[in-house]
Amino acid sequence: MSIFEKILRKEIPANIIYEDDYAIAFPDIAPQAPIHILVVPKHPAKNFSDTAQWSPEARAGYMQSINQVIAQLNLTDGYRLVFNTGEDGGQTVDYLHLHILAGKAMSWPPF
Ligand code: DGP
Repeated sequence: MSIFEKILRKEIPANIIYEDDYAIAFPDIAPQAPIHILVVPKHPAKNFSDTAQWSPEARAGYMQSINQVIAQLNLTDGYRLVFNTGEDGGQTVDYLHLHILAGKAMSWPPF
């Protein structure tokens, strides 16, 4: 089982800043920006591609959770959303998670 499933089950601790029926959100343990939050869905998926199999309700619910976390963070100067997916995408934890990065001006491209 992945570390994020263990956090979802409250088997290992995280500073959960948001939770609803569809997702939890907590700070990344290795922040890459002043604000770096992960949004982890309760509906299981290994990565973003798996969400193609989700019901419309599961998808809408996760999207709404993301919107709520962003609203709670009050990111008036903008932010970046990242789904690292698979090996080339740099995914290291094998359970779907969205990175919300904010608090500084970011560069592009990201490599
Ligand atoms: P990714 O490379 O997209 O799979 O990002 C995984 C992120 O998860 C990485 O930025 C570090 C973070 N992370 C790994 N283990 C833990 C943990 O136990 N707690 C928290 N809060 N974050 C973790």
